[in-house]
Amino acid sequence: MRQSYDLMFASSNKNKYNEAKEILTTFNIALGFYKCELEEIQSDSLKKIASHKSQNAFSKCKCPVIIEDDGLFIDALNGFPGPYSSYVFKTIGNKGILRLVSSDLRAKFTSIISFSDEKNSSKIFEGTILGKISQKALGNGWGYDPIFIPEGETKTFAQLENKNVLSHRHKSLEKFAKWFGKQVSIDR
Ligand code: ITT
Repeated sequence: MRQSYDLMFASSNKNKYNEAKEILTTFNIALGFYKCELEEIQSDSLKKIASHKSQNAFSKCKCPVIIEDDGLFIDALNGFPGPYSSYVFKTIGNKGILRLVSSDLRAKFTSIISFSDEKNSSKIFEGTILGKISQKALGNGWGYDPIFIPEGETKTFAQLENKNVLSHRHKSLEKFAKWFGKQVSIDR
């Protein structure tokens, strides 16, 4: 690992890294990118998937690392796609999701951050934002951003300029940053 980083973010998704980096910079944590495909176990628990993913990431990069596993949970679909969000995005995409929902648009986005290093097999931090699915895709964001409207807003994540201060990712990373800051001061 390059000395200029406090830890790495392992993922195949550069968009997730870019946002995580911007968020952790506000907590004075320098995040490097370890681009790779991670093993994802089949489970209905994001936490179990995330825990396995960060242990797999540590076995590859052999340095302190976080991974993130996200899920979009739609109330009217009993929480679908949830842990299958990545697969569902690749197969039916936002158009497919919009066809599946009609009157009840309530949804939530959850981010699980899992940290692994030589001392911690995996340490989990969770962040959730409530919201709803938009009637149509709006804005040019990545992933589900054009169809997710956070609670209290009228615009989608893709249209909002302050996504990174209110997102599910900000909530999980804020918890991680507070914990990580204490570990660093104990180690010194
Ligand atoms: P890695 O597992 O390699 O990190 P991934 O893109 O497969 O990357 P996830 O399984 O965590 O990541 O994400 C599930 C899906 O949710 C995937 O399609 C993402 O593009 C999407 N997603 C995650 N966070 C998002 C966000 O903030 N805005 C929009 N879409 C998001």
